[in-house]
Amino acid sequence: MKNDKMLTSSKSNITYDKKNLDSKILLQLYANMLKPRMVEEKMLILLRQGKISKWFSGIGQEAISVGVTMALNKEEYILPMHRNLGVFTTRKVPLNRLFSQWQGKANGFTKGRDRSFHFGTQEYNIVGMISHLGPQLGVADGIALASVLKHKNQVTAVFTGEGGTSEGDFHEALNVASVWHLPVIFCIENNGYGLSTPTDEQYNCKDLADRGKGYGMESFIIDGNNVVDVYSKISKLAESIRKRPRPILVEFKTFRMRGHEEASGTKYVPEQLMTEWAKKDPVRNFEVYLKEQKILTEKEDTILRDNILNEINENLQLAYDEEEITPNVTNELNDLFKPFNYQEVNPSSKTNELRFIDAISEGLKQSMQRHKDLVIMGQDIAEYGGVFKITEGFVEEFGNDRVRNTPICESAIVEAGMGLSIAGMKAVVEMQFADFVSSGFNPIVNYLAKSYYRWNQNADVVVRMPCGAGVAAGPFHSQTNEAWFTKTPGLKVVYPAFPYDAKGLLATAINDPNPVLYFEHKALYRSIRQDVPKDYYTLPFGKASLLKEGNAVTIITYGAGVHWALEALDKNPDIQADLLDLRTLQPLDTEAIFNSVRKTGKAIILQEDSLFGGIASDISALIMEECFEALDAPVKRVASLETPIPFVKQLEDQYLAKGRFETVLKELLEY
Ligand SMILES: Cc1ncc(C[n+]2csc(CCOP(=O)(O)OP(=O)(O)O)c2C)c(N)n1
Ligand SMILES: [Mg+2]
Repeated sequence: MKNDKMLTSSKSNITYDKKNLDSKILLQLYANMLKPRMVEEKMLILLRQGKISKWFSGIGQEAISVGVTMALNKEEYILPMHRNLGVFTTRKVPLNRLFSQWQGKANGFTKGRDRSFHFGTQEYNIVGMISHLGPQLGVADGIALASVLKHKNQVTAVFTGEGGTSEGDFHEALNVASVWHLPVIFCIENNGYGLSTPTDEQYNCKDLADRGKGYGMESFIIDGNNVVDVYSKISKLAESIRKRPRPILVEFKTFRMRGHEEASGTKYVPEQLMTEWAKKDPVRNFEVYLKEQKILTEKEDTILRDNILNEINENLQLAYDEEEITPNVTNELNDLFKPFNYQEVNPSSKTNELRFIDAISEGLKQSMQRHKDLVIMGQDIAEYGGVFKITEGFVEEFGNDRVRNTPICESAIVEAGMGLSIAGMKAVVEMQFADFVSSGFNPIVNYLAKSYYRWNQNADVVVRMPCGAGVAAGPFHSQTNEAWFTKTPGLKVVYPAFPYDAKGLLATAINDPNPVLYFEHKALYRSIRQDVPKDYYTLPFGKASLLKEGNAVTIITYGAGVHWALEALDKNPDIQADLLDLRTLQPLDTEAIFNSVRKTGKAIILQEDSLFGGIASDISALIMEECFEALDAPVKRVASLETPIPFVKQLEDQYLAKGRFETVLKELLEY
């Protein structure tokens, strides 16, 4: 390599202070840096031959991956980025599996479903990045939280580039870690560029380590090219954090010696910078130092290199010999969700009349009693009991460890939920209002939804969504945004309309190891009452309930729509309708829909959200495709206006589908 050759003198350009580190450790540090360097050199050749798709080089940054990984115990989680091959090789992930991963083969970690370093492995306690960079910082918080709650005295290390520190996730994750005293080492690899953007266009403080102060966090600057410094300083910090949990911010100064990825080149990087940093090559300098100190002989070095080269070639051959993946639709669909063996727990005969809100609260409380590893997180949910008082009294029963007030940072909290799940716990995240989920949207649709499909890691997270209009609360406290999620494969969406369903479906949502969006309509909270079994019980997903039976028309709806439809039918007792309450939208009970429509020949779908792109459209399409011959009229959709939800009552009434439903229903009956 050009940069490898730059250091020709027999004197190291980096000053190492090995203190009391013995030769064995020093040699291990060296061998562990040499391996990713040599793997990369091979990858660059393969890239040129078109044998791998993309390569993000960590050449010149190996000391950071290796030093940090060696400083941690192997049970401690590391969350690396795209330039941290050294984390994987130091944890001894078999090279053939890495090669298979990069070639998109089945023996990789994602069965050809994601590329490069976008994977994790529980076997090696590594949690890889998603492309969006920042989200894993909050995931590290969740893993660290689990280690605190389980008294494990473990550290979690998470990486970001300096570019990634500009993302909101970075700020949210550091803040949460600091407020919650989580044992996370936040490692910034400041390599001078984020793609083509130099640091002075990325941030406007002297050192990124300075940011630590603002979060009330100790921070350090470490020479990222000096492996002895990285290893000994991180070892010391990790030891201290294990004893006294707290986050630490470390800025590693280093340099990206190659392009952002190989295809993008380095034309925008001044040549002089390249030359200067080449002199500080972490591998070559350490080699020279070890030889200078007589810790490593030329012969030993040659043997080491030969061994690594053989290992690379043998493992590469294994990966080449592996067959290409044969696409199979069933395999793909089967890997969307972690298998969930639904356990029916029957309701007891003793009941209480409960409001919708009380049923949710009781269901949540009983799940907290059953699942000792369940943690609830949300704004103002602890002593204050949440803005709707659903968690009132929970702190007294379950304590602040499990009922956690959060700062206002939806992304980091969803990410922390993911982290808890990675560490084997369960999480319920309360959105204060469903509208605010947009601030936590990215981790839900990109992390939680895709994780099991990508690398078999489920997201055992329920997001509670107090939603809906009819309470004159305006555009940002009234939305019912289920359509954002029903269209994202990998998420389950639950939307009860009655206290009985709300309680039983929440229990199932929490039992299910997959991510569930649980919508609870605010207008129903205090207006709908029902006899609800006192004890814990579950209800299955994917089963609509047939609330009324009739031969003239099928009404399909959910949430507040169910009550609007009931009202219309009460007013018009002569209308003979099947009324289907969907209860869950993902999975969707298509059987119940088709059976009813085949009987009645007419279908009307009522949806509170505005029309375009909502689930009513998909249900309509499904009916057309599956029941066309049974239809006596076009399928009708009734939804709210194609505008945001207005505040003032008369405007809100005009906006809502409720006011139009009865008319359209009658028109359909007369068709
Ligand atoms: C949310 C998001 N925006 C943009 C990108 C495109 N992108 C990928 S890596 C990268 C640069 C990252 O820079 P830095 O964090 O400094 O890491 P480095 O590549 O230097 O290691 C960019 C812009 C992305 N992956 N995700
Ligand atoms: Mg960078």
